[in-house]
Amino acid sequence: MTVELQHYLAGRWETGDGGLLTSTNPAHPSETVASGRQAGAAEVGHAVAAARRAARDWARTPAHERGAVLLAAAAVVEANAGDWGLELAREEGKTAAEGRGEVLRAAQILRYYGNEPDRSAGEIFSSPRRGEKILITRKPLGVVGVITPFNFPIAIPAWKIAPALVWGNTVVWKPASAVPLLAMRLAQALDAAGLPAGVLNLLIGPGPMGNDLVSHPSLDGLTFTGSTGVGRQLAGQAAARGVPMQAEMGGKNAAVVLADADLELASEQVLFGAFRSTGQKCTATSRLIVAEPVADEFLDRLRTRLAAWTVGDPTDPAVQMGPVVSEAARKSILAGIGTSVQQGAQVVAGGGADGAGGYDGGALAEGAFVAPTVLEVSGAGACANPAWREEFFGPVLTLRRAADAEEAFGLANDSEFGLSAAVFTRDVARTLEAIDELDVGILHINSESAGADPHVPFGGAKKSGYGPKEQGAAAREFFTHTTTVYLRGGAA
Ligand code: UN1
Repeated sequence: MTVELQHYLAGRWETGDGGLLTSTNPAHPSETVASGRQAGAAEVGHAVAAARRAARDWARTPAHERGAVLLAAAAVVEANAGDWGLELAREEGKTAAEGRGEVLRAAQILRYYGNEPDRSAGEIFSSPRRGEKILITRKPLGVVGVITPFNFPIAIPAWKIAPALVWGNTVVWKPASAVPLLAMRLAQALDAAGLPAGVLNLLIGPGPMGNDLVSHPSLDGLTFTGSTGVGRQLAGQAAARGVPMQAEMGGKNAAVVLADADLELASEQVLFGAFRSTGQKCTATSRLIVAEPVADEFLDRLRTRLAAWTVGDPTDPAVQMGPVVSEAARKSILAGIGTSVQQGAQVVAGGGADGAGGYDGGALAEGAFVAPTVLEVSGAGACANPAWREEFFGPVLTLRRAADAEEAFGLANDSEFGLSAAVFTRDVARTLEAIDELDVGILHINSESAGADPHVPFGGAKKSGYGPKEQGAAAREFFTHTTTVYLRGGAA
């Protein structure tokens, strides 16, 4: 069944006045999931104006009332987890189980921020002067632009929109055009929960609409998750206009398996980190560094686990890995594998029917399927190989062998990105070294490189992030500004 695509503007569901947009099922590209007219250029202005009109009342609404809307929306999202999880699988390509998990995660995030008003809203300092206190209060930025990627079509929007709203901002949201249905679902939940008109505006439109949004003179902040190229471009525009921006961009996350690691655990977690959601997470494991003495045994275990995985239609409960999001993504990932192999990478596991990530013939040839693939790079060209350097954003894991922990940590840091890493070891001294040495925003010891809880900061080091981090108390830093109040009694 095809859903009619609609925009949520000033509290109303409307048809856009731009060109036709269709989202399709990447497992069966002839199947349409949602279809309708995109937002036109003028609608960005309408949405920002609606958000501006709603801003003052919303900022004055007691925080607990704002939170109550998020809590009510969490209940709606949770009640629909099964259906929306299935829609997510059809629109994005992750398995229905992962889709349902993501929808439940969105509910958990809405609930976390729904309870934010019960947490501290500022600070109080002593004053060096008699009869005075110094307070730091928090105020919303105003109208915030939210630009979200295809790969977590409901959880990432929830973790940006929920803190924006609870801290009293109003929002204009542009989701990735590959996943408009899931965006509509989140907006429907907030609408059903009683969000006042104009507080959230959803515009489904093409990429360049993000530029229109950031260059709108009335925008007070922008939060973005997506590719490094787009993020840097938007950051340039935001900086030129003095608009605060928060950007979560690429990753080339390493899993380091040291010689003393529990290889059973490590091989399971590396499999999950690299191939769940078809590797389409900015936190996915895409580099694997294994201590030489255990490398062959580790690879054997990984191959055995991979062999037990079924690739196919993500709505089939027997399937562990679905397609990538689109044919264009499939082509680009296969081209990346091809160039890497030409430059000396070896296919050591997986690789599909043609040994290089593709599927020849059969049901899988019809959809945007890429086989889970493990490449190995070694020798002089290893550091320059695209499979080692570039984010493919698909199910491709690149192995290097390291003599010892020191070399392994050095290799893990050999990237312009620094989002997350995983280290597998039972040695406390090595763990402490990893915590000190690895240049990443998120470090997992003995668990996969992906995954994030809503109450702690999320974001990367180096080129992975720009501006304040997301989630937990870090979200408050971005979505508010402070007023420092020198407070004295009125008497002389
Ligand atoms: C996760 O690791 O579960 O775009 C979340 C991304 C990240 C979110 C990762 N911003 O993949």
